[in-house]
Amino acid sequence: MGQHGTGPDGTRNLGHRCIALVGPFQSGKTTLLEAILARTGAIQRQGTVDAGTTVGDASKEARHHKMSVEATFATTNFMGDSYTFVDCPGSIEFIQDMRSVLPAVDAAVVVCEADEKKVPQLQLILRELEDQNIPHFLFLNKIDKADKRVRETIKLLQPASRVPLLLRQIPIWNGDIITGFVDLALERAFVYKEHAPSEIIEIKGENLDRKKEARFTMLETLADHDDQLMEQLLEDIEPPRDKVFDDLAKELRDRIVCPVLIGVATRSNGVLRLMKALRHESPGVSETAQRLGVKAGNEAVALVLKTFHTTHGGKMSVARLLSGQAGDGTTLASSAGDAGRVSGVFKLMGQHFEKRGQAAVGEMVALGKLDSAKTGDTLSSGKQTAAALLQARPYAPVLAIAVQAKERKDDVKLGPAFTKLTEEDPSLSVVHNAESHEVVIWGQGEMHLRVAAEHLADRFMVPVSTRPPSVGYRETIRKPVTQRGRHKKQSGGHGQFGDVVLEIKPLPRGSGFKFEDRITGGVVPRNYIPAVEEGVIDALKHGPLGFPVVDMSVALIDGSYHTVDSSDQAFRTAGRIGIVEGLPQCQPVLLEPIHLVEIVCPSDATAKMNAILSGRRGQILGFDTREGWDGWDTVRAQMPEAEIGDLIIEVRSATAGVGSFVFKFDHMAELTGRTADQIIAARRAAE
Ligand SMILES: Nc1nc2c(ncn2[C@@H]2O[C@H](COP(=O)(O)OP(=O)(O)O)[C@@H](O)[C@H]2O)c(=O)[nH]1
Ligand SMILES: [Mg+2]
Repeated sequence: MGQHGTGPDGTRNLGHRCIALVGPFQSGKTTLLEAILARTGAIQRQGTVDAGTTVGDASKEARHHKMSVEATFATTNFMGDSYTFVDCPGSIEFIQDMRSVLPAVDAAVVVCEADEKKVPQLQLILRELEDQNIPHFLFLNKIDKADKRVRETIKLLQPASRVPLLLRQIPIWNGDIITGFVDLALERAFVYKEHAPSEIIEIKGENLDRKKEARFTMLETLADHDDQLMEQLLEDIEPPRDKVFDDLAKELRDRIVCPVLIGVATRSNGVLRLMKALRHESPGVSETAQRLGVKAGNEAVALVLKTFHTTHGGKMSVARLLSGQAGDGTTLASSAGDAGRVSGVFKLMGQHFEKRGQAAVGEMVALGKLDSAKTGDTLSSGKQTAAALLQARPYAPVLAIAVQAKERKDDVKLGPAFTKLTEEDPSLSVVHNAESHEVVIWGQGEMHLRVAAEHLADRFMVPVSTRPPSVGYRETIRKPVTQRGRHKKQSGGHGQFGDVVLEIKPLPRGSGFKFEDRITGGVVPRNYIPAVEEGVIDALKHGPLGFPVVDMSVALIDGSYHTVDSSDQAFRTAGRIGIVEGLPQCQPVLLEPIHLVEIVCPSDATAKMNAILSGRRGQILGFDTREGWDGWDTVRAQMPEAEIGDLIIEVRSATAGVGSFVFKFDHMAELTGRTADQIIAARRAAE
């Protein structure tokens, strides 16, 4: 069987296929996967999301939260070919999994429903597919609940897509209920059967007229990129069925249309037609390899799209073979040059990894124990390492939590656990804050971080406690003072003596700290001056309000010493005393970090964003349409770090989950009044 041969029944034989199931939260992706697996015989009975019996969402966290929190994989066979489906979570917080999976698949099925509120989410997902050049179908699900004509639904959804949505099936209505569909390319009508293949019926009466009209619309859209078809339409010539199917396949693969199929995942209606469309029209691995710039050959080239650290089987790298083959013992090197030997090849079925033989080109499998492989890596068995394929840069993080091992004895396990956590999910990052001694995990939202903490406990055996990270407050002074710092101790024989006079002065915002030596006549000997500076710097770590002191200068202007009792140590102490006694007289004031925040949101939420920003002490700088995003705005503001802490929670809830922001530090600003008093009091209480 060649990669590009023609099968016995005349269909294109493209070998093993990989398909991503994507789409807004709750649109029915996990249910559709279940229906596909049941319909193709991979499982006996179709489970349900509500009963928690599906192959997807099988992880403890997914069951617990009743939503998909990471990609799940399942391989099945259909008409002699294998298909691996990837059920990608729909929530924006877990979108990284989808973004890492997409490069490796041949096509995506976007599961959606006729819900206006979900259009921005749909747009977000379609944008990823468009940007990564992935051919995609739309599966309009839940049409058992449809309350409007499908054409109106298409109109509703069209703004989310940059390419025309091409309706290929229309429902057959019986009163208010949809009982079947007409396939516009096949020109056949079917009645739905629950959990059984639909049955062909004759198209007649009103359905015949609706079919003609809808088919003409479909052909017109196809003809926009096919002059011959356009001519046929203008001359009223009926195009041959094969030509229509060829055009459908070509325009899908050229990504100039997005074909729309309809169905009911819970009853597995429309699922067989979807499978057939995938079989006939989706590209195969050779086209996908070409899209990624991988040359066909005998050398194995595999793209890692997901990493699992399993409790029993160790590390598993889910990979798609874009060329060659890989089996137990195959040595694979990453583009960074780290090589590893495959120890076990596994078939993917939800949470189960089943040992199997060598993987062939096109297959998606888990490869065991590739210690240095990371999500997004391209692995190769060749002498030359493959160039890294395009790697979707993770979204900028929007929320952070500080974590701590619940038990001290687990402290040593935290580091390795973080490594595994961020290897599994590159949209998480871990930052050690040296100043506050906190370990902070940054991520994409509340649920994302909650699940990360759960993974630390369940997968990596480090139960953690979490709390909001501390804000980077500082303090400064508003008044100069000249202060003496004198350290004198007489204890038996050898005493200690250091004496300095410090001129303490405020500096403009952003200047940091400056130390100046203005000693004349050697009243403080040269060799002690660095010690004075050390003592001063040490004292500035903790000012009178409890925070590091910045934007000030200290000049050493006078002092005295003792030939026997003076030492570095004594002058360090003297310097510290000068600061500790001097600063409270300088009108200390709190400084808080202010960031530049840029929120993106659907335009109908812009007014709400303005209100949220003002309510959080934000200074709105302006707003604009979001470049390249129809129907979206960008709002820019300056905002205190303390208020950005949980900003994302409010932004998401005001935008049906799709709003987001990026931020970067701008400046420090004085903070006085009640808010400042509360912060200072809280700091004192914590000490
Ligand atoms: N009425 C109806 N409900 C559906 C259909 N498909 C899925 N659902 C329900 O929609 C909810 C979300 O489905 P799920 O598969 O978890 O969506 P996902 O978040 O996209 O994976 C569940 O309660 C399903 O039972 C459908 O075709 N018709
Ligand atoms: Mg799901």
